[in-house]
Amino acid sequence: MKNLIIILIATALLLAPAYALNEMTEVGVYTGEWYDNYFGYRTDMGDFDGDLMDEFVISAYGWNEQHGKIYWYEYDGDWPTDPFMTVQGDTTLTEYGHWFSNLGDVNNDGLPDLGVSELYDETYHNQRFDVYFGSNPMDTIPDWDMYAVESMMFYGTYLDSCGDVNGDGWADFMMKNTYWTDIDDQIEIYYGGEIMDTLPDWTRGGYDDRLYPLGDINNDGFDDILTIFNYNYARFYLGGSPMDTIPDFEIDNSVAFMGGGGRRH
Ligand SMILES: [Ca+2]
Ligand SMILES: [Ca+2]
Ligand SMILES: [Ca+2]
Ligand SMILES: [Ca+2]
Repeated sequence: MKNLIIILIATALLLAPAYALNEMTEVGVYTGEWYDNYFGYRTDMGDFDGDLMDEFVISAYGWNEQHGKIYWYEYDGDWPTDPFMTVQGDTTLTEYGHWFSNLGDVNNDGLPDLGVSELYDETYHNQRFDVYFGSNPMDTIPDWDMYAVESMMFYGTYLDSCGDVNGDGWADFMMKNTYWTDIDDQIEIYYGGEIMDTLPDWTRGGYDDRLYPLGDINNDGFDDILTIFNYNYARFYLGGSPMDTIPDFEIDNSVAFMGGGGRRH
């Protein structure tokens, strides 16, 4: 059974000798409901209710024959032992919450929003992607959703905020999808906005494994992203309006890129 250990990093500045010591303290242990739930496969956090303390979210995509389930925990000064709310997939094998992410504030109301995808559907076109807008209190009803198109094999195998890549003041998000009919996987960016639509605003084919927000690395007012192929080939895309699909620079055969840039929430 996979345990998820939440750790708190406390930094103590030592005056003599003149170096800093990072002390890591275990503050809680969180355990899935059953051994094959894959509890903790994905985690994320954010202050979704605006009380200045982050909630943290843990998914278990294997829960109940791959229905999938996500658990929301509210930190209120103490580390909680039980979730304050859970959301689960509708049917078997959908793997709801296989990947989810704090998308940043896609509806520009001051609170971050959480996106959750159903990875798989036996009909290959009916997977749903939900967005829960931050609110106080939070509730379990998705506020915006879209559905996969025909021939979708895996919906949202990777998903993250990408900051504001088109510089319009609304946070945008990116996801990776796998289609039966395409040679390449697709990386798609959806622009946030007052009225969000379900058509991708930026698409690029490729088998890049990981997508990372970088913030605005060239300080031009548009946030930028990094994609990584096979853990050792990095492509950097600078944001813009419009944002083109040609990498602005690439690093090949480098040391393994397992990290990424800072989160843009
Ligand atoms: Ca909060
Ligand atoms: Ca929001
Ligand atoms: Ca934007
Ligand atoms: Ca930029």
